[in-house]
Amino acid sequence: MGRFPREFMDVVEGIKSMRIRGAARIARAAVAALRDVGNSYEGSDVAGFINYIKEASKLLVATRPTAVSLPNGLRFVLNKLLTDYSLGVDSVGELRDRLVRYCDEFINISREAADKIAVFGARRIEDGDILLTHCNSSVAIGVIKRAFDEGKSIKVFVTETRPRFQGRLTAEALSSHGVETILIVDSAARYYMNDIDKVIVGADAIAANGAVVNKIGTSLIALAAHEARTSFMVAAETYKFSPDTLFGKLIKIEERSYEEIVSRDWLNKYPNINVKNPAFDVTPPEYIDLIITELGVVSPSMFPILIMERYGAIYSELEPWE
Ligand code: RUB
Repeated sequence: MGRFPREFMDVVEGIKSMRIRGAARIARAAVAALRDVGNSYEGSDVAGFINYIKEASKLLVATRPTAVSLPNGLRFVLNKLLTDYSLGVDSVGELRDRLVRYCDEFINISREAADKIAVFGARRIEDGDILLTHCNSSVAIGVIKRAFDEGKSIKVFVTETRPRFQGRLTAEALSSHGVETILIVDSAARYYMNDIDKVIVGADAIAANGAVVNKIGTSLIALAAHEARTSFMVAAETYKFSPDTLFGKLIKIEERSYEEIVSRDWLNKYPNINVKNPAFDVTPPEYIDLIITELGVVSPSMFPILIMERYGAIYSELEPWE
């Protein structure tokens, strides 16, 4: 048996293999796993407990590199826990209780943020609108469902989102909610763009210049929307902000296995073919009309200002799990 319980390693594997996916779900699952692993810690050595939590956090952070919600969720919890520790909270029992409290706090903040975004975002959708969404963003879906629940008659084009077909999940979610849903291949987005009133997508990360990192293909759709003068909206919680980008660091784009695109047997027949599979891309702020957050709706250039006003100087060179 390894250092961490099987249930914890299941979550680590689940995020890596994308059984648990989507930035908001990844963050909540990681924070819940940290809470549960801390809760099951049996020793009485405080330094040992802190070290255990840091090690568990490192494993979680290493699962997927792009969704910044994951490290941000863990930072939220660990910064509070380590402050308590440095201020003299020195029993494992007390630190464990606080860990549980901070983790639950983050999970609640995350859920409430999505609910507020649904309310703010639905106000931007008008009766009769034809929308387009890409991939499977729980937050963007929340906005669409809310607009529908408010009685607006809407229709949604959903791209299938190759190579993992997350768009099918979106089509299932929207159609079973009663929303008129049209599933299209990703490359049909420009073909239909003149019929679309608004594009709405989620985000895995937002940079200091207001650029949005989301599922591969998002930036191509944004380009087509820009050309057709179709409004392009992003629905994202403020914890999708990447603090590293304030200091010029780039958001890492995850490169996944070629086997998500072609089989090993097929590729073996053509040794000169190289397959690339980036999972995300960057949409520049010029192609984004607005970002819907739980604190309100802002232009991409206002997004970092909103973050600084609300959270202050949030950057630290040293990660709490280091
Ligand atoms: C999912 C994806 C989603 C964002 C936002 O990618 O790109 O649009 O994560 O989702 P993957 P949410 O399937 O590779 O995880 O709004 O649920 O946070």
